[in-house]
Amino acid sequence: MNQLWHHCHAITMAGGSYNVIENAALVIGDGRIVWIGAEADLPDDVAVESRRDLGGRWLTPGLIDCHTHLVFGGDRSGEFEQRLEGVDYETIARQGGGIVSSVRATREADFDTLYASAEARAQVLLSEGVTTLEIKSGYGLDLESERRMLQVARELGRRLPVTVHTTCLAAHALPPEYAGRGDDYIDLVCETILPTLAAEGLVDAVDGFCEGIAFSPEQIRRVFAAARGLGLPVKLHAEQLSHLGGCQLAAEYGALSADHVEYADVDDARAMADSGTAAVLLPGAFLTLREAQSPPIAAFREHGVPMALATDLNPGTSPVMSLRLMMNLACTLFRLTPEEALAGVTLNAAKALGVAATHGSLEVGKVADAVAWEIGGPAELAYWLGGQLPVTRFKAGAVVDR
Ligand code: DI6
Ligand code: FE
Repeated sequence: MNQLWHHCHAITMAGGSYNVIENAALVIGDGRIVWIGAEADLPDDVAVESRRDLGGRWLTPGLIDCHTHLVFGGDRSGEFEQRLEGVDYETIARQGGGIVSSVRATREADFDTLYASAEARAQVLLSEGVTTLEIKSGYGLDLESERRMLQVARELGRRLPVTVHTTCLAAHALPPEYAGRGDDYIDLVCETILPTLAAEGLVDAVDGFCEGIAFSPEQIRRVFAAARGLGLPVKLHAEQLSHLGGCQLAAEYGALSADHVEYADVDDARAMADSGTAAVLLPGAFLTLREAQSPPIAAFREHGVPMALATDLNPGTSPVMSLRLMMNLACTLFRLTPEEALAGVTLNAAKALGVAATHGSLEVGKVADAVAWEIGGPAELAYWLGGQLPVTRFKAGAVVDR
């Protein structure tokens, strides 16, 4: 049942570098890569049942958007206007806007309404090469609404040609009915929401928002302990607006990733390197909030912290529907190289989801999730400031569009 893909240039991303194989061929069997190399070196004895001519295109691993909040009700364009008039994000949040206004709209939306709007957003991401997607809850903040969000996320993975990883972000914000009772809400998260939704098979990982406008490190520690008790990996929105120690806490719990990390420092980078925690950079939120402090890229490089990149697609701080645009912004705003940007949406994004053993690069044994691009070379993927490049996407060896 092997198929041969040939007449392409493979940007393998093995080890996180381009590792280009010009005039490449791949043998795909059972949805996995069985052989990859220069077409001229293809062994004679490989049995191949079908051949696909990729027409000289460049082949990359399928793109992975490892941090999204793409299931939500309503929109927040009104707050966008407020911010343009000079009101800042924290002030809006303290006035009952921000995350809590999306919570109201999400609680009011039924499954089908949530599904329809989320599917439309997911389709846009897929159309530019995404084959794996992480989706967080966190706009429900009660058992039923958090469940509905995660059910929508799971359904997206069933109906669309994309692998969906779900993350329970019940510790995203304090719901209005718990005003002044943050610890009680954390009790609800740890004792009811997480164990129930985990038992229902809806949770692949647990996340939290460690920030002055959200939860303290002590409260997040309790959430992490509960996750550990359930055998679930953790990740954290950390040091986005201030330095509270979230990265150190994430590292202590062996988190898959610490995300945003604008205010992280060298010690945080060292701790994350030691624990194998990826840094997920979110330039869309950085740009939208007009932040001034960039993440410590040099420290991440120096200590070998894998840097992933994601859209953070959410209605408040990152209304972003293009992962390739994030590659461009990461280069322009954070001074990543185009090669680092591509690693950020392939191998390092796979690390941030704990799936690097099977995804994120074109290597023997890995799942044949790939994208064929009509480009002149790898840097073009980060070069265009938005816009659509024609793509052919493959999921586990099968063409899913074009
Ligand atoms: N940080 C973010 O950027 C998003 N969540 C978070 O913890 C913002 C979510 C929102 O404003 O709706
Ligand atoms: Fe986020």
